[in-house]
Amino acid sequence: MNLSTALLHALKDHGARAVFGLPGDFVLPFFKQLEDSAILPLYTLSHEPGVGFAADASARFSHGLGVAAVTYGAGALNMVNAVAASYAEKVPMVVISGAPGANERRNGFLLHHQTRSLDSQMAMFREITCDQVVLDDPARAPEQIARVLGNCLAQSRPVYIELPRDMVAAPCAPVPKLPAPSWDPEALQACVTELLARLATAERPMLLAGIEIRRFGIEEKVAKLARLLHLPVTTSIMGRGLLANAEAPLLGTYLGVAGDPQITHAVEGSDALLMLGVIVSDTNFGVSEKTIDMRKAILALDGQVEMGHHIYPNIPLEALVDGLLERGHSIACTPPPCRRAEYPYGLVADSAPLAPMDIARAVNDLMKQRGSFPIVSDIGDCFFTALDIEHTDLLAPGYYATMGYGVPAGLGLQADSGQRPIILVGDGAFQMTGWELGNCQRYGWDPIVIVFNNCSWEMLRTFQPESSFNNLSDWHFADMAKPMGGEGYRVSTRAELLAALDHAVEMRGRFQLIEAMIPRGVLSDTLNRFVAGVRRLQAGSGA
Ligand code: TPP
Repeated sequence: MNLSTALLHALKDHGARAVFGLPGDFVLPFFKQLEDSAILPLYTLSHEPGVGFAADASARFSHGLGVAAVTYGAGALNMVNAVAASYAEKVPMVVISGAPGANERRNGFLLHHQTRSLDSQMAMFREITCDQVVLDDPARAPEQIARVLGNCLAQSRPVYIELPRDMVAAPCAPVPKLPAPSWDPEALQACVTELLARLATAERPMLLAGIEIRRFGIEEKVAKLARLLHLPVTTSIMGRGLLANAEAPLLGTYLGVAGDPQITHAVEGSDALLMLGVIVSDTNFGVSEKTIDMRKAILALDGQVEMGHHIYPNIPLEALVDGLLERGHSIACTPPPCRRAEYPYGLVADSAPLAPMDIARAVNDLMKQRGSFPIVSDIGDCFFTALDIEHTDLLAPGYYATMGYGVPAGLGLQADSGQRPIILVGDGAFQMTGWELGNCQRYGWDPIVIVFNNCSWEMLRTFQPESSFNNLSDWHFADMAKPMGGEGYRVSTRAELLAALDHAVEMRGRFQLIEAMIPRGVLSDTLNRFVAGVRRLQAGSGA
């Protein structure tokens, strides 16, 4: 075994199923090892942001480990935004970067792709990864790789592995798998006792599910807990899509001012809001008209539990849920006066011009007839439209909110899981990374891509309507699909949208691109509510 194969076996043992990459000279020898060993399949894409987003999606979808392999400098630094997104949204992704070898470090020249010093790249990645290592000593490598991968999974954050190119084939022992971090059982029991007591004395307890429950693979357990405690459940915006396949008493998604008023009222009015794995971000909570009283909330996140003024450190989320399942009992609470969220169905096939809600309706109708598809969304009105699609798996950078995620993430999802996604993306975001679709033909991927083409950065226009720089040209994306190995349809009416979607679903083996022409200024209902709510909040705060 050499250092590369030891690393690849370790990645596989820790849950990786694929490597996404783009080579360069500093990483070519590692790519050769990757291809020759066939320990993990390698999928190359066209631009490093796409590589990062695809690896992120493969980890998000199936709570495995995402892996992105790139070259030093120009490659790795091109991926900073994608890795930052994974860091912010707690995605366990391994960045493997090639690097100069020991002799090159000593030769006195500035090396190509170098920025300030040869270690500048590592310093930059230190800010957006939870652990880092340079594998320059094959004797220590097994224990270092084990530590870094262990932290990646335990903290559910990206890590950085730098592999000097002269180390790639160095003999190396296999990588051990470290035991999961331990916790103090007495502290856990004290935490469970206090938490159950708080829920039992509350009048309106409620469970808010966040993305950590997917990252740590405990959706089934959380659903069981909700049933056991008789707690109504909502998800945060970022947690949208969670529990889609679990049997939980799910009311819908908490969207503050932009959402179903009954759900908003129930969450904001809860006197014991149990937040499991919820990132306390502005997208999750900033759109609240009535600030949630965090002193009454219980927050389990980042391996600790906060209740009022008590903090229990070192309580992993799964251990907490297991503890609650062991000792929990039905809590006689008054259920909040709300029904499950309802989604729009029944698109009429007429010649009316398209609106984003028509796309939600068409996808809902499709899923009713054909079963569910995972949805991958970019940032823009397509994301708000996705919130009107029935509860199914949804991947989207809902908090970090980077554009360019949708298409490459959809490819990562299909590569990793074999499932066919529906990708929702605005024309602005498609201009960034839509071209990655050209790689589908090499791998047989066939996502259905719906481009919301309003020839505009429309979300920005909603906040600053007077600016003409938000106007984009009409790129005619559908015409570009064929030379890229796919099929494209440009649709402007509801009847055309339905026909194109029906056709796209039937066609397997090549990507299907539906370019939905939407007039500027026509928004989804959720974005309309969001914008109106934000304006109200700003007016209220005098901003
Ligand atoms: N650059 C990145 C990488 N991410 C961002 N979120 C932004 C810039 C700022 N931004 C947020 S929404 C938006 C921009 C530029 C416009 C999105 O346009 P489009 O994809 O066409 O979707 P639409 O708003 O029209 O629905």
